[in-house]
Amino acid sequence: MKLSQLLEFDNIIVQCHNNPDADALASGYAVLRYLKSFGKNAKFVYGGNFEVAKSNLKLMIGDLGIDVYHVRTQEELASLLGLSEGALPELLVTVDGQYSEGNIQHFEAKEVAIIDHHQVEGPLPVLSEVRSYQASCATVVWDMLRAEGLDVNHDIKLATALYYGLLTDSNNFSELHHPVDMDMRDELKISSSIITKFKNSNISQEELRIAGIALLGSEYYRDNHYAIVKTDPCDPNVLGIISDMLLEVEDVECCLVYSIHESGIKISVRSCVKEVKADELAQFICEGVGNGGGHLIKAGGSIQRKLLEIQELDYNPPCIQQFFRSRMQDYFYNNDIIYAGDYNVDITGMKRYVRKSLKAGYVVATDVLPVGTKAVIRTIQGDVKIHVQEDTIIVIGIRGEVSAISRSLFDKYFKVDSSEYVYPGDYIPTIRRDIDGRTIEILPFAHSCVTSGNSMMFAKELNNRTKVFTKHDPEHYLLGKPGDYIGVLEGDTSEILIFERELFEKIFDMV
Ligand SMILES: [Mn+2]
Repeated sequence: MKLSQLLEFDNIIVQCHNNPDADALASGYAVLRYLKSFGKNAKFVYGGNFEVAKSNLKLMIGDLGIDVYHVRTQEELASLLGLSEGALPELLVTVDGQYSEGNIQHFEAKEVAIIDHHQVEGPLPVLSEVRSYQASCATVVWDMLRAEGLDVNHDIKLATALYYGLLTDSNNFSELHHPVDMDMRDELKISSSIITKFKNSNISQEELRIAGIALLGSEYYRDNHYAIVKTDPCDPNVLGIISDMLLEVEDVECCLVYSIHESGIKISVRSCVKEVKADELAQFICEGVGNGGGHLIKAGGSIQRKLLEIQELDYNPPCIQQFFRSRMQDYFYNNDIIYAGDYNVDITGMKRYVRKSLKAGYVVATDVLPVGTKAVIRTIQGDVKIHVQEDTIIVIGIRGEVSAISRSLFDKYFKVDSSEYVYPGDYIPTIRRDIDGRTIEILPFAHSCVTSGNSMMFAKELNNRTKVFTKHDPEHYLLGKPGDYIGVLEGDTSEILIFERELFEKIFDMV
């Protein structure tokens, strides 16, 4: 959906979920401002029993001038728009939640539209934009505004609101993984003094008490040095604060903190050991029942009640506790860890494979940036740091992944191709200079190449989850799941590699 499709209507209600959080307020505010700038009769509302009470949110509403109304009845809604008795709004747009969901009070309207970043909860209307992969609804709205050619940076209050929405929905940005979320974080021009003020009224006295009680009930698992903590329902930020604190405790290497809500469970995950990446653990915990992600040390996720119930799990605290205990146990007990530095691979049982010749892309780094420049290439698979040298070549792989290698390695594994380069993915990589944050499109500089093939390897399918620390990167592991492949280069069996099954089948042929 495009935002401009909403302009067909007049008398519009923008509604966020009951008990709004900062992301809901920011998203609704941005949509409201958009509609008003086109002269629409629009109002921003939320329902439910409670008026916003948290101090950071009251500050946000006041300091950023967010005109949001707490509405309890259909009559109130109609009179807010100045409609005659019994008349319905032409359009109701829900933000940060979906119409007919439990936590959005039901109001009638002639048409409904949805802008959200949660999991899809049932049939969607024609007018809907739900991007479950985005960390905040603010990001979805920001990107939609951008698609209309609008720049929110003309309005520092709006930019600050969107930034704070993302900040609070991603635990201070620690759970970001999608490049568009990072783009918004980096591109918004905000008031940092206002953000500092909000951040320091983040926890209510009640939440402080919830955190204290939760910590008293901490379960510690000695064998694998992790802790599990359940908290009463609270703002997801409080989960992050508790898990940050737990990680500082001696002998706690990883932790999982969660709170159970009406429609799902929020989790926060931390790890301070290289054998566990927090984002990967969060993904593992949420697999099949929700979504998890983040960074090496900090990550988070959400689990949907519906998906748990499909797996015949009763939605009550003891069952949920058991669910988390067994997921954590599975994670820690069922995996192999290989440190390539001191490991001898047994190639019996492995088959011989040859690399296919495949299309890829490359950019001569000095075509884009001067020698000595440090920069980050933002890709769908994360940010890649580069330091431009005389001979740096940026290679764009078959799935849009990017790496920087030397000219001599490039010549060894690739052949220049004369056809025009076509990028294979949706999110186009950009280069961002460290020095001034300037962004440069990469594609205008890209040329075609093909992998030269004829490199041989021995490989076999994995039966167990396997983490490999390669000899080039002893700090970060590559993860292989059952069904993926582990292999070694013919001629140098200390080069251990892991390939996702799908990728492996694309790039190798059995000999
Ligand atoms: Mn949200």
